[in-house]
Order: sequence, then C-alpha cells, then structure tokens
Amino acid sequence: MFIDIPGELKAVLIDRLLPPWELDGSFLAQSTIAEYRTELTATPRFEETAATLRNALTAEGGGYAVLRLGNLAKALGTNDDRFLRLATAFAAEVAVPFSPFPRWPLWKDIGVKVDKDPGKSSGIGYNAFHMDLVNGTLPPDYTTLLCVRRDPLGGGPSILSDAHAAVARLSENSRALLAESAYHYGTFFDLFGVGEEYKPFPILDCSAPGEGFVRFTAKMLERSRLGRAHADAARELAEELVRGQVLFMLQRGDYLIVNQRCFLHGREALHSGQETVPVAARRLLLQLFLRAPAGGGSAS
Ligand SMILES: O=C(O)CCC(=O)C(=O)O
Ligand SMILES: [Fe+2]
Repeated sequence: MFIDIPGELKAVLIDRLLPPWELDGSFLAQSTIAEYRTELTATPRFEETAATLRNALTAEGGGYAVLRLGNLAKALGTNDDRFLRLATAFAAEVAVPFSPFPRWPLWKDIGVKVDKDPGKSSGIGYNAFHMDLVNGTLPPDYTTLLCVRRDPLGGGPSILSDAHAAVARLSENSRALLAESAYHYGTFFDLFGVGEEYKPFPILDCSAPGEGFVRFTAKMLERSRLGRAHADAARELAEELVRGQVLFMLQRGDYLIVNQRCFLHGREALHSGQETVPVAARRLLLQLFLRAPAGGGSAS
C-alpha cells in the first residue's frame, strides 16, 4: 500500500516549521504529540492522509504502508531536522514513537556494514523474514523504516508477508508445534518498553486465529539450537512467508510502516560490491518504533 502526499499538503508542509520534539523517558512526549497535531490538523488534507495511513495499517488484510515523502525529502533534504520532524509527526498519528534502546536517539541509523553478520540488521546479505524485538514479551506494535539513501548499486528490495495468512496455510500439526514454548532467539540486554525477556517463547500464542503476534524470525533457523520437529515447523512457516511475499524497492524519502501484529518484514541482499562504495554513499535507513495505546485503538 503506497500513500502519496497530496500536492496541496506537500506545499504547506515544506514551509511548516515544527518545533524540536521532547521525550518523556524513551517515549515521544505527549506535549510534542499534541503540538505537532495542532500544527498539522489545520493543514489541508493532513487528517485525510493520516486516516488513510491508519486504515492501511489496521484494516482487514492490511498491515503495512509506504508513505511517500520523497517530494518533501527533495525539498527539505533528508539531513534537515524539519524533514525528520514531519516524519515523526506522521508516525505519531499512527501510535506513540519510542526508542527501546536507552542509549540511542529516537531514530536509529541502519547503515551498511560489510564486516557484520550479513543476515542481520545493517549486514549486506539476505535479511530473512522477522519481527523486530521478537524476544521481548511486548514487541513494538509498529516498526518503521525511513529511507534516506537507497543502495547506489541497486540492491536490497524490502520484503513483506502477511504472517497470519502464512500460518493459515500450514498443517494443523505444524501449527500445534509452533504454539509450543520451544523457540528462542538472540540476546535481551538493556532494552526499554518491550516487556521482559521471553525465552523460550511460542511462535503462535493462544489468541484467536488471525490475531496476536506471530512471534517469528527466520533468523532463528540458523542461529538458535531448536529441536528437530519444532525447527521443521518453523522452516515451513518461513517458506510460506516467502511464498506470500510482496517485494518493492524503497526510494529516497519512502517511509515504510509495518504493523508487527499482522506483517513480518525483511530485505533481500544488497547488490554485490558494497566494499567499493564509500560508507557515506551506502544505503541508509532510519528506524523508529511505535507503541499503540493499550486497548488496540490508534493514538488519536
Ligand atoms: O534493511 C532493511 O531494509 C531492513 C532492516 C531491518 O529489518 C532491521 O534492521 O530490523
Ligand atoms: Fe527488522
């Protein structure tokens, strides 16, 4: 689901100077949320665009959206605070922005590191289907990625897949295995706002079919020791996710928002030859997480 910023809205947003944001702990302060909303609700077609965005993320069968901020990025520059404040204001219309990493700023850089595990965040290889912060009892409701620079060599399309649809295509036996607390992944250190460490966890919880998190990362298949039957069921899920995937290339200024209760995400490999690209010219995303207020409603 791609959402363009209407021309009239873009024209006004370019001249709108939002104030710097404030944090309350690791959450965007309610005063900032209110201030940004007051500034923007008067803007023609802002509310309508925000409603389209929320609907794309929460409607039946929905669960992700790409808000196309490329025109704003072009007019303001992606390094400009004004651009990041506008992206933050759109995010705040979906749910409350927060940082689970106490030592990081609200928006976290995801650059390209040629010497990192290629399958992990900021690695150069295939970043398999996953949810972010999978091993917290309360993962972020939304994960969001703002594209500052695409891979200059042309690789790295994003992949998205409807998690509940993939689960529904599995056998009952596999689903029963996925519902057992037999899975674990990664470390849990110095995190905020995502609950406690969950280890081991079930991939499927006892929510009604089609609801709840599908607590999954295909990265566990290679990086966690799992029992044979449980690993096989997880592998089947990974295959179904790929079968149902959509794939697209994020462009400069594209803002991908993923409802982690519905969709899992990942990224195909960057193009070979990243070591020949200067660090400052490599692909760069900014990541921000969102928490929906308890009760499942949107932030507004
Ligand atoms: O590089 C990307 O497009 C995705 C990165 C990602 O999913 C992550 O770092 O969690
Ligand atoms: Fe991710």
